[in-house]
Amino acid sequence: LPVEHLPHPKNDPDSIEQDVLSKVSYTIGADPKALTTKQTYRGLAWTVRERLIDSFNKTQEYWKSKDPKFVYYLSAEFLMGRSLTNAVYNLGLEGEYGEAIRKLGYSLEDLQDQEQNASLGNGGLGRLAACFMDSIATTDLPGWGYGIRYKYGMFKQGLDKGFQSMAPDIWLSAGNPWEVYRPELAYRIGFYGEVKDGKWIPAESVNAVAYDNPIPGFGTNNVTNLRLFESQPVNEFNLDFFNEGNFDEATQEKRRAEDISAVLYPNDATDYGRELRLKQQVFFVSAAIQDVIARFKEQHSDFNELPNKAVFTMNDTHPTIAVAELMRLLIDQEGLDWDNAWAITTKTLAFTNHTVMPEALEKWPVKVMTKLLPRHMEIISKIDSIWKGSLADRVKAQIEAEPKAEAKAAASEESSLVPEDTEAGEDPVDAALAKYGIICENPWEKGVKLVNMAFMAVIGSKSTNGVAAIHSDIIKHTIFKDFYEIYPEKFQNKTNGVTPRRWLAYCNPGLRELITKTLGSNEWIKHLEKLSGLKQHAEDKELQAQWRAVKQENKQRLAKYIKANVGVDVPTNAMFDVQIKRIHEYKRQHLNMFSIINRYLEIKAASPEERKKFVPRVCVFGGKAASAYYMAKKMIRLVTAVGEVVNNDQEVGDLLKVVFLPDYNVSLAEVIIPAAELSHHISTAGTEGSGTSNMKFQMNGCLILGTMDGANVEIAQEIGKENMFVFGVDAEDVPRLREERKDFKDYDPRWVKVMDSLLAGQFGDAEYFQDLVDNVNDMTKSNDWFLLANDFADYLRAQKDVDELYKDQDEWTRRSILYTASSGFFSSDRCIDDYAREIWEVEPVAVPSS
Ligand code: 26Q
Repeated sequence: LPVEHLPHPKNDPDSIEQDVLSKVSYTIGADPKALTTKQTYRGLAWTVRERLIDSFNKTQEYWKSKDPKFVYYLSAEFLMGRSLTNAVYNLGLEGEYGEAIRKLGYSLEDLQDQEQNASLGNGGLGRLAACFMDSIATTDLPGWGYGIRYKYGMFKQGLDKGFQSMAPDIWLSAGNPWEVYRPELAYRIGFYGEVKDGKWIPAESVNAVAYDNPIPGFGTNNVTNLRLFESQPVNEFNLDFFNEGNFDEATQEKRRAEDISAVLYPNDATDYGRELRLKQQVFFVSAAIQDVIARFKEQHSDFNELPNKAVFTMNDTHPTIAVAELMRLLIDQEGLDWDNAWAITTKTLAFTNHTVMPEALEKWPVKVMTKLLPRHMEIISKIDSIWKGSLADRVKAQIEAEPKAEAKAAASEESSLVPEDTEAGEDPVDAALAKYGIICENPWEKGVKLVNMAFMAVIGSKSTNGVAAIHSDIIKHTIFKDFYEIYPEKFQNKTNGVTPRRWLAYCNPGLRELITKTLGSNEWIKHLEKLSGLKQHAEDKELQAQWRAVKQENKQRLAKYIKANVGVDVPTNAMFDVQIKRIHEYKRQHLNMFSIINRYLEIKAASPEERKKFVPRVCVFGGKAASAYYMAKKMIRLVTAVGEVVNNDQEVGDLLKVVFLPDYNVSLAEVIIPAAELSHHISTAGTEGSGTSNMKFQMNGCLILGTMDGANVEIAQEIGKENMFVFGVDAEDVPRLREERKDFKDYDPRWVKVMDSLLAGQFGDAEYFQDLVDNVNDMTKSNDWFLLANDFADYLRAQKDVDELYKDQDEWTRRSILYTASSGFFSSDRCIDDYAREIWEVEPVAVPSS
């Protein structure tokens, strides 16, 4: 083909305007004389798409010619949000597009709101994957993401009389200009059936068909790829059944196939034993590995080269079936022997753990696996028995090496493989195998065997990492204790990061311009450590005034959103106090609420004179509750119930407002975070892996009220602990405090008043809140597992510190500037660079300008 005649898009404003008109007419099929805003957005997006694809093609071609080692990010979730603004800015075309859009009578802001969010994730883990894609592209790493193109993403949340309501997220209804369909790229994925003479004959098969989502880097020509798979039937429908008039039977295969990539599981902790969930996992993992192997074979013939050309990162336990799938493909399809395949597998996979909560570590019933994936189960059994053999040898050697008398004492020490809780008479080898086997017995159901996916991932990969320093330390001594003793060199930390493009430069244009003006350049957007240059200006009164003006503008933008969406007028001279994240008991939104109730009671009890001393606050909550999570739903209702009372109390007036903003998602976060002055990161110490919104708030100069948990610990180090509002017990004290039961009468009197007010029905239906209260306040029914009562007094003390500081606006603003100035470490560029050098061993390959 005469490819030299291929027309490349031109980037001057006139050409862009022409392109938009052409797209709205011929791609969207709209009348350019009577365009709606939505049609204009769609036409515009298609012009951006062409420019992305142009650079995408050049990048992929260049990489192919260089044949570097690639990282493949395997994740069941990618929470991308909107793409328009990000793409225009990352391509460096904001000026040209701005002008073209103006000529059409719009602004980029008008049009960006027309885009549906791509909410293909639950929360932190999914958004982390999205930030990583941005940083992989920006730092020029050869790296792709692999996941599922869910037809329906995270559910839409509404409020119905103050209770959470849910509706499906039909995000593809207006088409998706950000993806490129590749019908020619389809991989066969098998399920069920049997293994005959070592060969698996699946009873059901589907096609995994690729959609490529180009990911532009910032300040580079590189555009990388997020490849998402859709599940399609091998046969569209059965004509014989159709002709018999049996339409249900005729289309059954199609429906079963399409179910696999239909819905994102909207649960960020558990959904065990669900066969469809396991199908989703093996579906995208198998497609991804087959795809990589196919490309590898185009250029190589020796599989021992694979670890030098590819590394897969498994984002939590969700893709860990990759261990068995890569083994299966190497042995069954490529003819390698077991030892060779194992050596390659354990050099090619890496594993990231995001939580220590036992309920979130996937364990699949052997029965389910054997039925769905018989060949994988054979492989897993063999890995397990080899592992158990080596574990038994080590335990035996350890026992022999230690004199009998000391054996028991040694058993409680960290250096022993013999479980601490070995029961009398129990064989120590059996005890170790029961505790650390990949295949183990379900402790809640005798005789039911489970596959511990996290253990398989640790054994089957070259590295295991946690997502913040404290978290990586905890996993070494708790959930993966004995693995750490056997393979200490496998364990690493990689403290999370977030992309400063989306989470500062693009969501907070006012602050972007002010920072660039103060630093004299915008290099900080790509080299976030340069923000430290702001430190020397933190005391500059003029900068402080401008800094406050930006915050004020952002607060007004949020106030407008609140009024429009929940109908509450909020005073913009009040402190904007925010807690936005998934609703979980361990994240303790109810602790925040109890302190708000306490504030309300104090305002009510105060004289008109005393009331003047209160610092006015607007308390904003947002977050979704998993549908089966009973307590989380009650926590949402607690926010709205208290809001109904407080917001309508004339005596309280503008001193306190409490709002719950429904349908918290990426684009709502982009409005809330720049407007926040105080944010809550108050998980019980030792429970939050890292947290990533804490970093986003910090970047935007929002002060943090937090516990010594997750990445808060490192944020405190960067900004100086005295500049953060820290409270609560330390992680190492948590197990002891959970054992100690306090008497009700020992509680802080303010706590007792708050509990009483709820049980007296001051905020409506007392009966409804009874078990929420019991869970933290009745030691006969629970032991306050997340230590709310325990941390309450110290929390109120920290809240008082917050109020006092807010009265000194200059000092508050100095700290705000300091927060932003100290946030460089939390760029996902830094995080990705650490992964690239210390785990993936992948090097940047930048596409030259042509
Ligand atoms: C498991 C089994 C079945 C169905 C669903 C799941 C499931 C789905 C999503 C389990 C967990 C998740 C998501 C977890 C998550 O978002 N973890 C968060 O990861 C962030 C990025 O590392 C951390 O900052 C947070 O601390 C951590 O909670």
